[in-house]
Amino acid sequence: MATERTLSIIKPDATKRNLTGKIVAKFEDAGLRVVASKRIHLSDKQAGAFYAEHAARPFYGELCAFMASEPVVVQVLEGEGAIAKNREVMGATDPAAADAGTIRKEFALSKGENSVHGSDSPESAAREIAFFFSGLELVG
Ligand code: RTP
Ligand code: MG
Repeated sequence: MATERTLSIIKPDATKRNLTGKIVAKFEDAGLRVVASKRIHLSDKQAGAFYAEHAARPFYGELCAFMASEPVVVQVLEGEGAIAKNREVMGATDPAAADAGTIRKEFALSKGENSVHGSDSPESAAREIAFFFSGLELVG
């Protein structure tokens, strides 16, 4: 399997509860490497642009307000099959449906406040990495 990069976000419910280190440890334990990282506070408009694909969904307004409510930690994770591996470590969107040992099972509060985001395809990963990081910030 090829080495890939994916975009991860540690969401406001998790940064607020000081869970950043515990979440990063889960990724590292799974063989993913943090190759770029920053803590930022998104505006409602920036959150809306990031999640533009969900603009027509009923939860869009709530999602954007949540993502702009507190700082987030955005990271690029690298590794073998990183896109799928990251989503495996995250677990299902709804923590009630997530497998034991996953980040969302252990830490998520609800389907909306679910602690982490991960790119869902190579196309999304490329778009999402470019949304947050310039080439200069990506240290391999
Ligand atoms: P993400 O994009 O954040 O990695 O999560 P995902 O692929 O597992 O889920 P997706 O369907 O892309 O939804 C994006 C985020 O919107 C919130 N959501 N709320 N209240 C609801 O029914 C609902 N459904 C989705 C979650 O924060 C979800 O991660
Ligand atoms: Mg998604």
